[in-house]
Amino acid sequence: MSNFELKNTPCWQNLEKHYIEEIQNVHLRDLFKDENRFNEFSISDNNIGITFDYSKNIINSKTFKLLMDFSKEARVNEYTKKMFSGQKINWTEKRAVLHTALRNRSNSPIYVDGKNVMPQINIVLSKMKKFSDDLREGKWTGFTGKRITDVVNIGIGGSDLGPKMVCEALRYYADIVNVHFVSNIDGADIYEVLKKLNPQTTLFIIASKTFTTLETITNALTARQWLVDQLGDKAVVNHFVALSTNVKKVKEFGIDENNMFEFWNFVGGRYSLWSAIGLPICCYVGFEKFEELLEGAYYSDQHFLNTPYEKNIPVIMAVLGFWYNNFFNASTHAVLPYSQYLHRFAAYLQQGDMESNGKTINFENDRVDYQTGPIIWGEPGTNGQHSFYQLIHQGTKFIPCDFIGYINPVKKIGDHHEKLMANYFAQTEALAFGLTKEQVIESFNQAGLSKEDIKVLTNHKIFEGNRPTNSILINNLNSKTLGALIALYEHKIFTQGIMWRINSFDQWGVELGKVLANVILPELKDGSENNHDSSTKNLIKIFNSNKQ
Ligand code: G6Q
Repeated sequence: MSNFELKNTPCWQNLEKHYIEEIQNVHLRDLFKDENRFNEFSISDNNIGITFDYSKNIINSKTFKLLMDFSKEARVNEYTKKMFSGQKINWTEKRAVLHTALRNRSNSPIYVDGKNVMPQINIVLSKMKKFSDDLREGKWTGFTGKRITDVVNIGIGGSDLGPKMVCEALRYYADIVNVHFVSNIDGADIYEVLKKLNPQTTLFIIASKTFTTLETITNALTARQWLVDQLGDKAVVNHFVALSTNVKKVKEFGIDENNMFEFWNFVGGRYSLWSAIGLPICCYVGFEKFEELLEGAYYSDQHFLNTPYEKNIPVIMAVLGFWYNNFFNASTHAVLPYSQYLHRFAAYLQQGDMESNGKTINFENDRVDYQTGPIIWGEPGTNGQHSFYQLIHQGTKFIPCDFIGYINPVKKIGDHHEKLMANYFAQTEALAFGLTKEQVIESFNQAGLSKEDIKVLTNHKIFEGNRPTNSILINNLNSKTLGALIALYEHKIFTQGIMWRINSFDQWGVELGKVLANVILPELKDGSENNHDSSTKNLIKIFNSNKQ
């Protein structure tokens, strides 16, 4: 199938026709005249305690059916089975995609190149348990025999965003060990972390799949120097561990192989928090909580694998995103968690989604002629309400949003939670239904405004509404529901990738950046000149002649 044909398939054509003839002028106010709408377009899973309400989307029963038809025609199911069974669906890197094996709690065998990967996964999990238990119990000590109080994870991208987001989300459960994350090659990042720490009680986790990433290796060398300056060379073995696929490079760096936690090429960086990359999570909240995280993700994996599409949460999230992206021309999607603990969730998903589906080349290795992955962004509510929500409510852009909220706070403090959630419910209601001209004038009249003021203000106060939202309402924020939530999004991303016929699992755009900076670095160090355009050349000149 070529690009041309995808847009010309009956399924795509049916959706396009349906959009133009039956949907583009429909308002959610009309759709909600159907009393049964919530029942038809919501799913409650009481086992894990998640309700997914997608009734505030601009769809009707026919839209839903046509979207389901599209996903079936795209053979999402077939590709899902390929992914879970270890087939090399990442064809540009010739790799299997098996983050699901990392949380395969059934332990049923999964084969890559004829070898069951489960035994090695279980060995590393046991090693992570032993290490994090020892560290937290004070059995693993620093070089001078002192207990480790602070863990510094040095990594970037997939080796940073996932564990950092999870540690923030589970912060309430943290007890004896602090974690810090250093990612940026800007020396300010490591400087600000190290200045507060005591080398005798600090452990560094160097997290890098390749162990060649410039940012991570530079920060790791700085950390090592800092430690050696104060405690000497011999202390390195007590204070450095590595998470990587590259034994050779880890050894070259000077980290003992015994202190290395392995993962494998079938784990993509942005899908790696379930692997050894999760070690800082184990240190921070304990291995049991990490296991619960895996269990939650496994629960969503089973849901994704075994639930008919019509009740399949990630598939529905995916088709709705596709609907807006490809028929309403929505170019962004906002993720708005009503939980301060999830304040890094949108940042994490930015990588998860945009690095996966920010692609233009399709299954046939041709350029697509339709839109693929959206721009993902967001901040926790209610902070966002006091900044960018204005644009979502009344701007000219069309922005579908996910609202994520919790029924119970992890810590009840006065009436904070009811106030937070009142905002959560109010926002999706306002976005869907808005305020009509009649409602605005009525409220002005009640407030006794003059005719002149009413004339000036009316249009400004109208909210058109018809802004679509998903509401994800979860009973409690804990490791299990967090794991489930993350995996739902992972599978949404996967489903969309299949529907757009792109490879969600490579990242050539990131690889290019890794190469380019290395070309310019010598020019900044010794003034040597490479060939550049006049802009880059002159900027480098100004930098070199002004640096002190
Ligand atoms: C993720 C990407 C990328 C990667 C970082 C760090 O899917 O591949 O974000 O995680 O570039 O790479 P290393 O872990 O190899 O240092």
